[in-house]
Amino acid sequence: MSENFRTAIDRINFILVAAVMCISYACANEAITVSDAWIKQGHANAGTLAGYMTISNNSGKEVVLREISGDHFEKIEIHRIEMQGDLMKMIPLDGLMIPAGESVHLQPGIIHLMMIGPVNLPQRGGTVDVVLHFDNGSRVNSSMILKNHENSPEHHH
Ligand SMILES: [Cu+2]
Repeated sequence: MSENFRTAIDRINFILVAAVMCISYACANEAITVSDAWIKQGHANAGTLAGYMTISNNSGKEVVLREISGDHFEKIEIHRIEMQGDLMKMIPLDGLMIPAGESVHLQPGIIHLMMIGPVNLPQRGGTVDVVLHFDNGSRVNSSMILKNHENSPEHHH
């Protein structure tokens, strides 16, 4: 067996091992991703703040967001805004379904995170960590940035 041929086989083995690792670990971990996570800053004594994010389900199965937790809030709920006549009501949801291969955008308007009882929040531009818990057992960490508007200068991607 020539030396070159042996090197080529080593390389193929390496690629195969990398591919298997990707299937069992790295790729599976990125089945659900969170982007554009931010909290709309309220006045200093605001008892609740609204949070927004995009949740992408890159897997082939639907997932349901069941719970969000974070050290900086007493409680985080998922709310949907519904008009009842002229009244705007906020309906707490038990879960938020993310269809297979799709993204759900939580943005000012319909669905938002109601972040209740803020504790020791950082200044504008700072971030707070939250954990999203899904019905399939996966947990996804997200860093949410505090800012005034979706398009303010400190908007990060
Ligand atoms: Cu709300």
